Amino acid sequence: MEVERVQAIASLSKCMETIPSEYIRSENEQPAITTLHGVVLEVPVIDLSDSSDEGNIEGLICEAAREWGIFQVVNHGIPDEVTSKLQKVGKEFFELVPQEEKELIAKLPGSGSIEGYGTRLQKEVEGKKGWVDHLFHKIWPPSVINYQFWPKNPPSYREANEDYAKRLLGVADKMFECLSKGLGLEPHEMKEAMGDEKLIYLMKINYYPPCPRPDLALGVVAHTDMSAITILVPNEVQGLQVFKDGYWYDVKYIPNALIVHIGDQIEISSNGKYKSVLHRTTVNKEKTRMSWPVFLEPAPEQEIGPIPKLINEENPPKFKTKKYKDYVYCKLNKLPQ
Ligand SMILES: O=C(O)CCC(=O)C(=O)O
Repeated sequence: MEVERVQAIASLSKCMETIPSEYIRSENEQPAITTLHGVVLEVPVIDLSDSSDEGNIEGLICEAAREWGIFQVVNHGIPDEVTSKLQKVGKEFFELVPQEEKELIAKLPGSGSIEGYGTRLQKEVEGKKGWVDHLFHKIWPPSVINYQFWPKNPPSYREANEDYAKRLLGVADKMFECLSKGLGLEPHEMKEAMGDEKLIYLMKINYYPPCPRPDLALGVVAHTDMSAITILVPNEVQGLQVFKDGYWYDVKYIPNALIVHIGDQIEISSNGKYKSVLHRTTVNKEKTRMSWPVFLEPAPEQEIGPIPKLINEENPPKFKTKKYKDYVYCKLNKLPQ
């Protein structure tokens, strides 16, 4: 079955004023109508370099996770060259590699695997589509990596992704430790609840080509992440929006910052103390937006539920305990959890 790539539709639509109807969102989703304009949301920006003030960093991270479910971190210890290389090789894969070669690592329909190059992920209401192509592949731990889904071109793709993965581990551990301590737990307990070293780091590249009608289309539709935490590198084109207090706001682009999303599994394990964030993406008329989220996901068999120490008579469990794979099945099929 041939899948129509958004990149191909975008290059055909370049000189047009319209887009195919399946990309036109309903009025309650259209960004032109539903965005609070003129306000760029300053989600908390946390400087991780201040080692003299660990307690304060921890406090800021936990407050952001409680109030917003999203924050940006700067001076996170991943050198700019490492993220620039990650971005360069990803951009080259989408823009310089011939389409036939990209299709060689396409997701196989019906395979049940999320990995590979692809276009449409979720079953959307009314058959609507997002203005975005993507590539998914696991980057950590080494035992779960399927290199057949990693581009062979550009040749430095593998090295750039492996370097980034190794650097990301430290940032992820720091996030888990802070979130754990913020609940009065031992530093290791939150990561342990997620399966510890069995956590899977799933890389996604989103490729949002220019769109003639950015007022009508969306890139990624509104959702919360199923993961524990998502750590995202964006390019410089604005596009991420967050839903807060009844409105959609643009999230400010900060060079070299990492954007941290609290996902559903942290909300569940914290028994609702931390919030997973509702977000979506818009697209741009002239420019290509790209982003590199890494979803930190429990292994499929990992059971996740409110951490027992957080539960007592005054705080009964607000969520069921279930295997991650069952949670994913219900969410993707829009079934009650
Ligand atoms: O591109 C972004 O900034 C967000 C992407 C996203 O939410 C997703 O891929 O699930």
